[in-house]
Amino acid sequence: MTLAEGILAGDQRALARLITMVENRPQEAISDLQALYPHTGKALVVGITGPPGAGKSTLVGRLAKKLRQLGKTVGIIAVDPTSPFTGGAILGDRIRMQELATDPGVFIRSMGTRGSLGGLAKATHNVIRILDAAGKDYIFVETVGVGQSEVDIVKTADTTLVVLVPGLGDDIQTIKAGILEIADIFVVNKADRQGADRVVAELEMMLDLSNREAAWRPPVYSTIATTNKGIDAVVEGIEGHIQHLRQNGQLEVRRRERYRTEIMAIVEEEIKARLLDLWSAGGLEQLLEKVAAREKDPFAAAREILQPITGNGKGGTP
Ligand SMILES: Nc1nc2c(ncn2[C@@H]2O[C@H](COP(=O)(O)OP(=O)(O)OP(=O)(O)O)[C@@H](O)[C@H]2O)c(=O)[nH]1
Ligand SMILES: [Mg+2]
Repeated sequence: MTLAEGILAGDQRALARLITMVENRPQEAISDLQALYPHTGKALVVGITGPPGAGKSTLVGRLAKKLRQLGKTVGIIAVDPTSPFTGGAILGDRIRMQELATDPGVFIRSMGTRGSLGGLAKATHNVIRILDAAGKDYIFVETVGVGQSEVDIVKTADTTLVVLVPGLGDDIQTIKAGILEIADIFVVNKADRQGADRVVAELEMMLDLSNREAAWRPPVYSTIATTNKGIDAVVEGIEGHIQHLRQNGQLEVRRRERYRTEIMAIVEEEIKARLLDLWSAGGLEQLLEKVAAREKDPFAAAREILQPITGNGKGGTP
């Protein structure tokens, strides 16, 4: 039985093994990912991002628990671009949700960088696919921070929650413009701390002033994740946003945009790999000689290499 078949049959070990393969030897995972693809597209992907220690994991644990009560299955991926660690155990501790770890309806996994950040984003994307094929209704992707790499990871989500807390110093000023743009929902966690109301008010004011897509104004919720306060409203907010995306066709539009990005990335990667093969196999030495001897210019040489793709040797459409 292949790993893909095992996963479709509900085998948790096959699931864990394919995820590990995606992280460590992605090339070997391709055929299983291909076999799983027709079974994907049903899960709703929720991205959670925000500053370190904001309570993202605690919040995800609470949201997952609520969704389990509603009969939904949940996958949780915690991505930490600053950590080389990967696996289940670390997150098991960090997520502070021991009951969830033993619930077969919940699959928890943490991922570190290992190689490049780009590699991490891609691996995360493929892990989402695997959990989707495995039948998880909701998949949460937690990322630390507010940088570009997190934004890239979060872009794979249907709905993005940005978690903030009181006492971030300059509060709202610390939110980068990119984060404001990607937020579909704001959660001000640690509402038991002083200043939470002010963060909510500042966010609302910022939303009043912003000229983002008028069709959806990100709601702002305040929560105390540690005591489960405000969690139900956030779950409703997530469902509300998904419903909004469905109603105006945006869910499909967003996903198509992602397929496009993904296909382009794969093409780029394959071309690069083949080109490197060509160079190292010595297949381009003659061309190189001609360029060196001024018999051919680099543009013409590049077009010649690309000819099998472009067809006419002049670039543009075949
Ligand atoms: N007072 C208070 N503490 C909270 C709340 N939510 C979480 N915490 C605490 O904040 C700390 C960090 O919580 P995590 O859930 O690990 O936060 P995180 O954002 O996932 O942290 P990183 O993944 O390390 O960035 C823990 O000690 C939590 O118990 C809250 O609503 N109020
Ligand atoms: Mg965390």
